[in-house]
Amino acid sequence: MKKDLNSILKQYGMDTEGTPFGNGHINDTYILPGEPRKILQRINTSVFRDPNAVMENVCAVTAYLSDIIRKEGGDPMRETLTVVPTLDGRPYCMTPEGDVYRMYLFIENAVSLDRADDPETFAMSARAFGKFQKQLADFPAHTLHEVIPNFHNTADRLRQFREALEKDAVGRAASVKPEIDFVLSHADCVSRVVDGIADGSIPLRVTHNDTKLNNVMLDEVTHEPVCVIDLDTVMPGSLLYDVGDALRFGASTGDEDETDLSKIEFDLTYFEAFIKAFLEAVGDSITARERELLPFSALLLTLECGIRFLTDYLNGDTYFRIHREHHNLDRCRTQFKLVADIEKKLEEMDAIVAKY
Ligand code: ADP
Ligand code: GN1
Ligand code: MG
Repeated sequence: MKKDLNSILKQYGMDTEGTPFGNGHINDTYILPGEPRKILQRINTSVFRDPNAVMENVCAVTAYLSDIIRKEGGDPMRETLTVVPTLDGRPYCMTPEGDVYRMYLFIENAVSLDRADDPETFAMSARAFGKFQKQLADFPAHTLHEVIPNFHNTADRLRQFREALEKDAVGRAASVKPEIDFVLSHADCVSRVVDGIADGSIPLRVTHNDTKLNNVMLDEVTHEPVCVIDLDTVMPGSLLYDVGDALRFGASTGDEDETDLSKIEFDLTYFEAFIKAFLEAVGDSITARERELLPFSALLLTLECGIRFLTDYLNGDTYFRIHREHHNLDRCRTQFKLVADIEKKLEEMDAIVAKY
């Protein structure tokens, strides 16, 4: 791996060593020393089949955001990702084996959190993602590649799950009967948002689509939002995807892979803090139907993510990076525990949304 990095770094005119960094499930991330420091990432090409399309999206979006940030008097080098080009001016490079790497400036004096210690900190991520969506409201959506088709099409995720179950490639299906039943008993709600997009009752917007708390950098002292990162999945989508996915991760009382399920609940204080801050950040652009579906979005995206973890478990852990044998199953179980808890709290969540 080190030898590999050396040949990559040569293409950037750099001679240094990378240290593995961060807790992402998809790409291999390294931090590089220097002034300024850099982030080097191997793009996971089994997830992102067309890395050139990914980088075209990332370059277009970051250039657009830079412009807006500059006009607003901000610092584009800190408030959005900056792609560092190779010596010959390309936004990414390749190894002879076909691995694809790209480099970003490291966002200094900022933290990426796996857990918000208080609702106020979680609300900062809502401000960041809300502002991000607002800044991209007029971005020409048709110019973006759909880098992972049907990424948040929950109905299609259910189809992929059924396929994995049918194949049972590694013989795990018999051991996860309760989880399989949980999915099948929730099959009726998976189409609600995709159907709404198809019939025009839910607007298609340019969305981030991977709004985990650790995909936003917060000021290390004040926790004010600094920069939204992990832009690989920026694509046309629904505002509900960004809200639901952020809530699934950030409003849980436990880690995504917690094995003690008694620690996992959906925290309404965090929900309220997020909703209030997100609605303030997006302003009037949200439609009545989107507002109405905010509580449901948390349920849907949590269910979807649980289905994805379970599908990957059935497939033999080929998609998400795992650190222990049943990691994807543990992750799936926290998601389903959250779904069950959200179901009980939907009315209270409606009442909270009505307050803002
Ligand atoms: P993945 O798709 O694997 O989640 P990310 O782009 O989210 O990859 O990067 C993984 C982690 O690396 C992030 O959660 C964050 O902690 C860190 N990171 C990524 N880019 C930067 C950056 N430009 N500055 C500082 N930290 C970064
Ligand atoms: C992945 O890349 P990362 O770790 O930020 C995944 C998300 C999931 C998330 C679950 C491209 O996010 O969709 O919600 O794991 N990203 C991709 O933690 O599949
Ligand atoms: Mg990430």
